[in-house]
Amino acid sequence: MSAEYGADQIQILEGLEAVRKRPGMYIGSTSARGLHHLVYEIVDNAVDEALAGYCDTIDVTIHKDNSVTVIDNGRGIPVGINHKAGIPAVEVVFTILHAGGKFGGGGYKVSGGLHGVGASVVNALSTWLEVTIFTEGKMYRQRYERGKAMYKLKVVGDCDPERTGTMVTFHPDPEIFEETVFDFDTLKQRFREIAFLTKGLKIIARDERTEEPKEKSFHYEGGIREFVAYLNKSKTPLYEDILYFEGMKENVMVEVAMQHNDSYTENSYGFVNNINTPEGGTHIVGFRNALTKTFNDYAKKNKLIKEGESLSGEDIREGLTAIISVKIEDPQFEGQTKQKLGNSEARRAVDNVVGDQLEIFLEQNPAVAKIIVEKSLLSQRARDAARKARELTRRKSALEGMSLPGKLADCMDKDPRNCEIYLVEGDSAGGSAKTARSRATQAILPLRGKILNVEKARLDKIYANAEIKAMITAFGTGIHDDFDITKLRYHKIIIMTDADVDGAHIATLLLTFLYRFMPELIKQGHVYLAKPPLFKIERNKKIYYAYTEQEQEQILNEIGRDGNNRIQRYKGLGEMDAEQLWETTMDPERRVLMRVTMDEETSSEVDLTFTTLMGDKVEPRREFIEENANKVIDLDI
Ligand code: TTJ
Repeated sequence: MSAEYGADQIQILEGLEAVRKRPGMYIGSTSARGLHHLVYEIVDNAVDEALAGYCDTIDVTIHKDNSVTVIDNGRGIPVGINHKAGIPAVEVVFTILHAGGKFGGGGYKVSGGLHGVGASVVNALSTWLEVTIFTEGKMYRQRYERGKAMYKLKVVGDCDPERTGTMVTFHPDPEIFEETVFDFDTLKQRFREIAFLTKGLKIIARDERTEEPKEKSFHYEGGIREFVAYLNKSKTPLYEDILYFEGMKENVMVEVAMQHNDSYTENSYGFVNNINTPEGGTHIVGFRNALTKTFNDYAKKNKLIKEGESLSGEDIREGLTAIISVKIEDPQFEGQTKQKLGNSEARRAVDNVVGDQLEIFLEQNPAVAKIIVEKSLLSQRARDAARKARELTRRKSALEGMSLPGKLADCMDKDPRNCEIYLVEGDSAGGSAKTARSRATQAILPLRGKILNVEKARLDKIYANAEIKAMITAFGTGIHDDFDITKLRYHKIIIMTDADVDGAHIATLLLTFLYRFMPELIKQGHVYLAKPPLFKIERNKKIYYAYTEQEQEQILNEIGRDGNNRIQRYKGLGEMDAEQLWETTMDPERRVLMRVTMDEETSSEVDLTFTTLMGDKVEPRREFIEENANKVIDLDI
């Protein structure tokens, strides 16, 4: 270490050592998720510059060696000496823990928020990182290795005096990360979201790892209005307008866009400083309050509802797609996972902005107002019918003592941790599965024919559906407000369908039901897809099973390709006898299971996956399957 490095600097290095010792504390995990957070952290710094009004383009490139370059056209991180630290400001940003958020002061920052940990954390977790600043006709550069500066900030050349901005390239450290390969789709999804939330900002994403480099650009002048249009693209809107409200109250910047479609589920997403808040919080409470109050006032005033009647919030939000985005200087996150916004001024701000502007919109657009109120009334009627049906079943089960569905072949073990339930398509496959199963721990629930598409049915119809009732009672958890995961009777819920298009469709219908009504089961990893074999190869009385085409090739290469092979392509589970079904798909020692996962960070995309696959519009669906062929097959929602 050179003499110029004083006591402060030594402390700084220890700070970054701490990041390398416990990376999980700073970026959540060292899995693929943590890896991708590195990119978001750097990009968020550039987004802050865009929010401040000085940057309109961010360019992100993944290189062949999995290093990533982020370039913005902002003012450039200051290169002058920071007097408190005695080193250039840019060096402070990259070598002092938590320096990022405070830097520059004032304004709204998306970095340093919920995931925001500062650029120094990215630096500490990279084998190397290089920053270049373009300012006043010069290029300044500094390089770091595992967080340590290799030389003092220096001028490395001239640039166009008009050009300003910051360029950062970093290479994630394989000593830290279990996974060091970036997924272009994951990054693109997040960039699309950022671009929707930051109107006017253009984000260009490039992947140089393929022979033909890929490039995708995201740029939405309409901001979150276009986000709502995107989320509704495979649905049928109830009216043309996308309602948009914007304002600033108590230092909270509020932006809301919304539109109803003809579906029966709500599809709203809250964001605080560009970060998704799946747990909700004060901003969502404020939005809901304003919606409920304004619609009820309007409906009463215009005699659209009877004296003494009122619309519930849930009924008004049936089929609603909305984005609620707030920017706030000092967000406070609460709750177990620290994901729920707690600032009370955010509630008041959203409530006021939406309340005032929605009232005006309804007065000026009575036709749209009427459509929404009528939809709410229909929802109310269906909800009443559903509640009556539910109360009836509740009363019945109280009398009879929670009887399990008749078609269920339950297992003997009573410890849910050991138990599995197979949801099997069709009575005949269900029969084989009942014979094949290990009765101690495996339960079988055969489901008949096509499963109800919950995206296209109202609550009353859903609760009346025999298949759905059977699943709810078998799982034991209840649904919606009654949902209680501690009552789950099987820790593995395994969907077993034919390995063909119909089977995939049925699996998707079942997943849609679970996602809409019991999302915790998916979030906590209880849901699986069984993978039946595609081929049976028989050779000299020996049997081999192949689960993919490639596997079949591999087996044939190993055992030899001559007239002694008998190859059967399985078209459905029904073609297997019980013993084969056990060997290939149910025996815990030999079967292949795929756990269904979902990334909460991009839950708006999960929703789009379902509505695209399940909705009525054919075009967007085809497009989706083509773009995401692998994902559809993996069903990794
Ligand atoms: C700070 O206040 C004075 C003017 O410059 C402000 C600033 O730091 N701007 C800024 C930072 N623009 N871009 C960045 C940035 C860009 C990347 C890609 C990475 C990082 C860590 C910062």
